[in-house]
Amino acid sequence: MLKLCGFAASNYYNKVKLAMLEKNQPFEEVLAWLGQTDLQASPLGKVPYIITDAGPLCESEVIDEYIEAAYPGSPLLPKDPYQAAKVREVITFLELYLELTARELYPEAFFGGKVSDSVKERQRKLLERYIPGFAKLAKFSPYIAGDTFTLADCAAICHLPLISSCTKIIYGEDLLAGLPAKDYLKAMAERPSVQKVNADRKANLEQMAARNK
Ligand SMILES: N[C@@H](CCC(=O)N[C@@H](CS)C(=O)NCC(=O)O)C(=O)O
Repeated sequence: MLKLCGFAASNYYNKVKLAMLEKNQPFEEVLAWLGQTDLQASPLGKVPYIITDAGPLCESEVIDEYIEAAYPGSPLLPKDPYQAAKVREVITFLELYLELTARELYPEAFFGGKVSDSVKERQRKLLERYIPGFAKLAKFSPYIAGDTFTLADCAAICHLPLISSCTKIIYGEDLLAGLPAKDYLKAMAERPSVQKVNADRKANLEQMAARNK
């Protein structure tokens, strides 16, 4: 059986978990905190990674694409190559421009650290450029890439709340407020898969807090 390794507070871990749940693909979760990961499977020590019968695999997007190709049931990418590329385009924008830019702020927003004013200013300028670009591609109609639930939703459901709350904490305003992200996330939260991911995330955050005491 596929093993999903990492911890359920991680947005990238949950993106893969959501794809597996949506595809009804059986998998086993293996708890690996940062610093306890298998460096053969994930050379940079990042989560998630998976263990398949063929071997290990890391990087959430690579993993999602593998699952999609290996288990074609309940597809999460359109058959049409152009439409599939449009879904991947949304994911790339969301991760490369929004999530990774906001991530520079996470140490202060979520982990009790400090981020310098110059970094805050630099990241804000980038986000103010990237978010309108993302808004042009994202559809929210009702799914992030159009009328079908896709891998882009697996990513958006896990990344958008973090970007919102991080910018709220650091800048005192939600830089995603101009997008219909709240309504979208509320609608997505009705899916049993999302409810499971959210419940497990909460429990894992508590476990993490207890470990850090
Ligand atoms: N590009 C990676 C990002 C994964 C990632 O950054 N995971 C975080 C947890 S949410 C992590 O492992 N951070 C530890 C580190 O970067 O050393 C992916 O898509 O899997």
